[in-house]
Amino acid sequence: MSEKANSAEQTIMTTCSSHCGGTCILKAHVKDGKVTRIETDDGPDPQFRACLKARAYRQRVYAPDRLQYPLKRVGERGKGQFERVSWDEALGAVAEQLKRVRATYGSASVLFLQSGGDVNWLHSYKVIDRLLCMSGGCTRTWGLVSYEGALFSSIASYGEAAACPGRDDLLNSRFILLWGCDPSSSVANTNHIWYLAQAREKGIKIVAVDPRYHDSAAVAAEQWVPIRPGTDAAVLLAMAYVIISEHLQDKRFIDTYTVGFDKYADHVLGKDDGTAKTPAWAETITGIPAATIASLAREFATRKPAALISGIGPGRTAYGEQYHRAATALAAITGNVGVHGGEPAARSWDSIYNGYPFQLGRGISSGGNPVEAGAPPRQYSITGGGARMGTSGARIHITSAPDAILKGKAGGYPADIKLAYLVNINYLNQTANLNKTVEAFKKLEFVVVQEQFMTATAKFADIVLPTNTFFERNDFTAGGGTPFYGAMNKIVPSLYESKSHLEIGIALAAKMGLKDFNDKTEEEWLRGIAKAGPFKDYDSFKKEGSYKVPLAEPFVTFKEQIDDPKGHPFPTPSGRIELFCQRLADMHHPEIPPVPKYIEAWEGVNDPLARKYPLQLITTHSRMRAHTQFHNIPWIRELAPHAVTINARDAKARNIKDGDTVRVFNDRGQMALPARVNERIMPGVVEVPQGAWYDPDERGVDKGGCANVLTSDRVSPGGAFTSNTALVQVEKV
Ligand SMILES: Nc1nc2c(c(=O)[nH]1)N[C@H]1C(S)=C(S)[C@@H](COP(=O)(O)OP(=O)(O)OC[C@H]3O[C@@H](n4cnc5c(=O)[nH]c(N)nc54)[C@H](O)[C@@H]3O)O[C@H]1N2
Ligand SMILES: Nc1nc2c(c(=O)[nH]1)N[C@H]1C(S)=C(S)[C@@H](COP(=O)(O)OP(=O)(O)OC[C@H]3O[C@@H](n4cnc5c(=O)[nH]c(N)nc54)[C@H](O)[C@@H]3O)O[C@H]1N2
Ligand SMILES: [Mo]
Repeated sequence: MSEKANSAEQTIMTTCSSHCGGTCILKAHVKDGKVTRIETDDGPDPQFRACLKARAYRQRVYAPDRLQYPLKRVGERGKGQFERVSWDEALGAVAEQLKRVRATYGSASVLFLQSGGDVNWLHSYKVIDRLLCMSGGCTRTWGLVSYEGALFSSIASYGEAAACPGRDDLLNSRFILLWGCDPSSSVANTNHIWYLAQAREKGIKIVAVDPRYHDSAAVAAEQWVPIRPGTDAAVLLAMAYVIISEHLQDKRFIDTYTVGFDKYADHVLGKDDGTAKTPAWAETITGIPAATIASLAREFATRKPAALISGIGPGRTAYGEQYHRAATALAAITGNVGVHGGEPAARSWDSIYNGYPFQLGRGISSGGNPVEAGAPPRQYSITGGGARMGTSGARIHITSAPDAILKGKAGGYPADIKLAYLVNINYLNQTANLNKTVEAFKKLEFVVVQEQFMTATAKFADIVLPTNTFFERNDFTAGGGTPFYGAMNKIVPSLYESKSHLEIGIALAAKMGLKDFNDKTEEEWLRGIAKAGPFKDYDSFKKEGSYKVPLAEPFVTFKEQIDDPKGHPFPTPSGRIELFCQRLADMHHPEIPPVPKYIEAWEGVNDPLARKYPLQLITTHSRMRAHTQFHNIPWIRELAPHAVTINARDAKARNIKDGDTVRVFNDRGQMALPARVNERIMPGVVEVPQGAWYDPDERGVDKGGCANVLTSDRVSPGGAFTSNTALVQVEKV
C-alpha cells in the first residue's frame, strides 16, 4: 500500500454476531490498519442498529487484557499463573495429552464443553467438535442453558423446536402479553423492542408479567403484573380456567388443530385431581390478585389476535417446562397459533431464519461421534424438528458436568472425565453452582481453553490458546426480528499471535496427524454456506455487508399448518397441537405430566429453607454485557455499577440504603456488591444480573458478583437450567 492510501480512512461493513443473538450492522472506520470509529446502520428500515456493546467493540479488540500468546500453566491450577509458550509447544502439549488420556482411560474421558461465543457459522466450537470426533470421540453435553425447557415443551406441543414468528407481526396483534421478556435488555432479536414501541404507539395494549418492572415494560406496557418467580404455570392454568368456564375458547380451532382438550380441561377444572385451577387458587401461589388474572384471561381470549410472548427466563426455573407447556396450551385454545398477530407462545427467542425457506450450507460438521455411536437414547428425551442438542445417552447435562467429574461412572454418569477441552464458553462463571465447579475442575488431569481473555475458566486451564475476535476474520451470520443475513468482514489482521478457531483446528489436526480434517479455505467455506442464500451474489453481499430479506408480509410460524391442515399436519405423532401429549405420558414420570401442570418448585416461598433464606433470586441478562463478554470494557462499566436490585420494603427491613454494599448469600456461596434499592422489583425477589466476572477474595466472598456462586445445579426433569430458582438472604456488610 502506498503511504497515501495507508493514511486514508477506509470503511468496512460487518455484522456484530455477539452472544446476545442481536446481529447488528456495523460500519468500521479503519486508518493505518487500526479501527478508529464504529458506526451502525443508517440504511432503510428495518435498521439493524447496534447497541452499546457493539459500538464499544473497538475497546474489546484493543483491550489491554486480551490474550496475546499461547500460555502454559506454571502454578497451582486455578491460581492463574502462566508462562508464554509457542504455538508449537502449546499444540504439542494438547495433542500429547489427548493421546495419553484416551490411551489410558478411553475417549469418553475427554469432555467437550462449548457455547455460543459469537452467533456465527464458521469460526465456532464446531471446528474442535469435528477434531475431537474425528480423533476418537469425546463426551458431549446436552441441555441448552438458554431454553431447554422451551425446546422440550415446544417439541411436545408442536413437534417443532423453532417457533418464533417475525416481530413485525406484533403490529397485527390486538393484545400483547410480554411474559418474562425484556427485549430492551436481553436482545436476542434486534428490533423486538422497536416493534413493541410501535405497537404501543398504535394503541395495542401490552401487559408485562414479570417480577420486575423492566425497561421494556416502562417503554411499551400499559400494565405491569408482578409475579413470584417460578409460579407462571399456575397463572396460565388459572387463565385457562376462566376461559373454559366462560366458554371463551376457540372451539373450531380446538376441534380442527388440537388433540387432548378434554384431558387438559379436566385438569384445569380440577376433575382429575380435585383442585380447580381458579384465579383464587393461583393468587395464593403467584401473588397476582384473582381479579387481575380473570381480566387478563378475558382480554386474552376476546381481543383477538393476541400474542403471548413467552420469555425464556421463566423457563429457566425448576419445572420450567410446565410454564412453557401451559403457555402454548393457552395460545392454542384461543386460536392464536399460525395466524397474523398471534404467537405460538413456544419461546421468545430463535432466529427467524430457522423457519425460513432457505437451506443454507451447514458449515463444519462433526461427522459423527464414536463415543455416542450405539449408545441408547437418554431417558426422558423427546426429539423433533430442529432439536439441536443430541439425545444420546452418552451425553451429560451441561449443568451436571461438575457432578459427573466428581462422581464419574460410580455416580451413574456415562464416563469418568479426565480431560476437558473448552471452546467459546466461560463455563465456570456461567454454569450453576460455581463453587462446586471449582472443586470439579481441580480434579481434572488436563484442561484446554480457547479464549480471548483470562476468564475465571481460563484460569483453570493447563493450556490457553488465544483466539481472535470477529473483527479479525470473515464469517457469516443471520437473525433479527425480521429475516436478515449478515456478512462478517474481516476489518483488521489478527492481533498478536491470536488465531481463528478454524486456524487452530487445522494446526492441531496437523499436530495430531489427522488426515481429511479440512479441505477448504475460509472463503470456500463461506461461499458454500451462503450458496443457497437469497442474495444476488456472494461478492456484492460481502461488499454491502448485509442482506435484509424483502417481505411481502410478516413471517408467521405454523401458517401452513393452519391454512391447510390436511396437506400440512403439525410434525407431532398426531399431526396436531398436543394439549395432551402421549409421548410425555409414555415417560411415566410424575414430574413430566402429559398435560401442563403447576408443580411447586424447590427453593420457593414454601420451602422450609425460606426461613433461613427468604428472598427469591433471579439472574437476568444485562444490556451491559453478552453474558460475561464486555464486562471488562471501560466505556460500558462507566455507565452503571453491577448491583443487586432489592425492593425498598425488603431493603428497609434490613436497614439497607441505595448504594450500600451488601452480602448476598446462601449455603452454596456468597458475594459482596452494591444494592440498588427501588420499587421496580416485587418484594421478596432480588435480582443479580448474570455474567459479572467471578472474583473471590481469600475468604471466598465473590467481589465480582457472579450470580452463579448462588445458583443450584439441580436440573429440571425435562432438562431446564434452573438459574432463576434459588433462595438467598441479603444483609448489610
Ligand atoms: N444484552 C444481552 N442480551 C442478551 C443476552 C445477554 O447476555 N445480554 N443473552 C442472550 C441469550 S444467550 C439468551 S438465552 C437470552 C435470554 O433472554 P431472556 O431469558 O428473555 O432474558 P432474562 O433477562 O434472563 O429474562 C427475561 C425476563 O424474565 C424475568 N423472569 C425471571 N424469572 C421469571 C419468572 O419466574 N417468571 C416470570 N414471569 N419472569 C421471570 C426477568 O425478570 C426478565 O425480565 O438473551 C439473549 N440476549
Ligand atoms: N445464573 C445464570 N447463569 C447463566 C444464565 C442466566 O440467566 N443466569 N444464562 C445462561 C445462558 S442463557 C447462556 S447462553 C450462558 C452463556 O455462557 P457462556 O457462553 O459461557 O458465556 P459467554 O460470556 O458468552 O462466554 C463465551 C466465552 O467465549 C470466549 N471466546 C473464545 N473465543 C471466542 C470467539 O471467537 N468469539 C467470542 N465472542 N468469544 C470467544 C469469550 O471471551 C467468553 O469468555 O450462560 C448461562 N448462565
Ligand atoms: Mo442463552
